[in-house]
Amino acid sequence: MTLIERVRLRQVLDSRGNATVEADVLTESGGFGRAAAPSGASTGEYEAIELEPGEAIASAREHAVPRLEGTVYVGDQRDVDRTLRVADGTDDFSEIGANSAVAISMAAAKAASDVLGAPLYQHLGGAFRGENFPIPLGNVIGGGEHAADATAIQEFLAVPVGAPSVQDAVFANAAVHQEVADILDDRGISAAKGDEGAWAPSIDDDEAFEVMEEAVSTVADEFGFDVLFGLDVAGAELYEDGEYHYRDETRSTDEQIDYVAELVDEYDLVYVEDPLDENDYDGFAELTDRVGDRTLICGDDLFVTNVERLSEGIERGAGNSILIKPNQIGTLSDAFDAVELAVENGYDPVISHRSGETEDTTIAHLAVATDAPFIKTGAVGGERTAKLNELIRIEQNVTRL
Ligand code: 2PG
Ligand code: MG
Repeated sequence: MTLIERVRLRQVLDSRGNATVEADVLTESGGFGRAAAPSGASTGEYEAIELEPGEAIASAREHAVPRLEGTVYVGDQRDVDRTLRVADGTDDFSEIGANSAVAISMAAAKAASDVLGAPLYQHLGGAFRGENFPIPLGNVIGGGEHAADATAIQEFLAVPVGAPSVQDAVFANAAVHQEVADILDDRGISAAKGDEGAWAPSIDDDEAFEVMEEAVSTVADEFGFDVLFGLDVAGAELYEDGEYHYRDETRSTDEQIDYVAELVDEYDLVYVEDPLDENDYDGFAELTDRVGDRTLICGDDLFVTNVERLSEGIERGAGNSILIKPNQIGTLSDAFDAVELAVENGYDPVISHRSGETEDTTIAHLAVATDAPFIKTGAVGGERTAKLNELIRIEQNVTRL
């Protein structure tokens, strides 16, 4: 393998129009990789620290870049990521910023795949990776922190469980997105789009459930395979002073658990992310006990892609699925470790985008490399379709159709 020769960092725009960190990694043999950090709006309390991009870049240039250039072999991803951790010197990347760290980590992986002449999913997954493809969870109605004056629940996600291919699944989700627009139009409801391209109408959650139920069943009939749906409740954003605050009502923790359990059965939900607050392992455990045999209870803000928090969840029976966001923890190696621990313990990993994104496609490769059963990366919009279209290309590459 070849040494990292140069690391360049710059500020570029993300999909919200904010600045984010982009990294280029160049190798001695002429290899090249480029990646950009995404950014959350409903960020978890326990995530690695995202610094203001200018500050993150200055600090990474001072502490991390000199340790990488001319010293670290680009294909040795563990060494790249260990070097980033040592250079940072904290456990939450608060010195160089998780945004600088993740951009460099992903850019190095891409530079290695360039040197190897192998696609990124193959470099990351190795010769014996599985050959399954993730089912995309497509955000089609949303509110919460992603849009003002819309649903309280952050995301209503189409899940094309019966799709025979990634390509069919991606098109089905886009069709659900369109169908939702048609149903809203029929009801005389106007809607703009939220941060992830989902419709953000000014309706309450009950009405969103009705619209979703109709939209997925219409698209299922049209496409000839099952399309169900799920949620990201983003419970931590609703939780304040011991209660969950919806538009016109509040729920205690027990009521919240009953409410979500009833929704799972009423709407045949296949996926529920963050149904409860990010500190409520017990609540997660109780809900998992009640409905975990028929749906995924996924921890995003609860686990923050962190193996210590996931270990605690495993011990306590909290959830049966984990959201994997590389920027929540700062490096690809850490994200891989979280996937591995999850799978060993029967938790389904769901590889995920952030609400603030770029054209970067690393998560599409990460999902295929880790054989993850699901990927959450929106339904429409350039920074979302960048990942979805990359998945379609990877599928064609692997299946040789
Ligand atoms: C989430 C994400 C992505 P954000 O809560 O799962 O959908 O949102 O990036 O704002 O944390
Ligand atoms: Mg979430």
